[in-house]
Amino acid sequence: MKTHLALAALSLLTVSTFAFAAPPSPMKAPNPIVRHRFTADPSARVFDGRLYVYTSHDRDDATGYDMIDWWLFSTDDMVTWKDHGAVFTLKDFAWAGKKAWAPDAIAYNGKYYLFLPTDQSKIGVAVSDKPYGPFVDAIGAPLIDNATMPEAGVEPIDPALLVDDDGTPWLYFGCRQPMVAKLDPSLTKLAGPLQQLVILNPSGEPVPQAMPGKDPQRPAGYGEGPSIFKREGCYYFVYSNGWATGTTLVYAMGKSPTGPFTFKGPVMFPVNCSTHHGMVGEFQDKWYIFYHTADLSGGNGYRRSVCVDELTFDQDGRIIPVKGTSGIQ
Ligand code: FUB
Repeated sequence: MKTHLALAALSLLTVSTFAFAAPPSPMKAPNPIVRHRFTADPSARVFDGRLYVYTSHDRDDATGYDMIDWWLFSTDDMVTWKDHGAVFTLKDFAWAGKKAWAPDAIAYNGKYYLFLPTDQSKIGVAVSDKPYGPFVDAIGAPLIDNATMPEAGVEPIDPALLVDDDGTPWLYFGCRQPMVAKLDPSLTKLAGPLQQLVILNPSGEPVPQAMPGKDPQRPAGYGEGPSIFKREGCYYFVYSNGWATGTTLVYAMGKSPTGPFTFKGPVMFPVNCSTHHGMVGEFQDKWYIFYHTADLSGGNGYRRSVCVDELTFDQDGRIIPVKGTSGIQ
């Protein structure tokens, strides 16, 4: 892959900045926003006015989701991005073995926390005084481990955080079963029971699980990759509805962080990738959808790249579905 190889030399630098000479829009870099390595599962957070995007990291020769570390990129103008390098690796958790999957980050009480899934069954917490690290294991053991906590559901992956307006921290996660729990202010233990999040169809029936390996015949079906944000008093719960070419990022809305949520429809239309993991965030008075595609690798779903596009809402607060853009010729 020419683009990738040509820029591979840049990856030797732990910290670098990169910008695109002629972006199609002066407002942001073309997609994907990182081209010198593969990145996936973006968590986009604004800390002290700067946008930080934490990602998982698909290896150049990946033939599966065998990732080993998490990376960080940041910007203050959506055009020039700084590569902060790998901010945490599986080895930094003494108890983790494999599968460094989708991260989320949060600032709380003056510290920065990463919530990191490993082993397709555990979630750990890392903490730092700065958004870019150094991060250390905050607990010394997983916060969530379905070997010892069967109530954590079938596959506790893909953590997502919300700090509500009253300061309460909430943790969401889960593949096929969306889960929620209140966190203790230390962010290193739970402050309430693990509950399955209720997402209802407009008819009032709970949405089903998504169907693995099939094009979504269940548009509202819960697959994985949850994220949550609050806008004008409403909670928006965003998730992926499956694992196939037609997989769509969808959302449900609710009036409380614990739901119930009601399915509304697509956030964005399918992309060139069987996993469709995204997160909505606001930066400098604009809303964006952060997601990944396999455009840079020519369609290899194990070698993904983080992208971002603007997102808007209608007058009723409904998301106007986004068609992703690609800067790859
Ligand atoms: O990146 C590994 C897994 O693929 C994530 O945990 C899922 O959300 C999907 O993007």
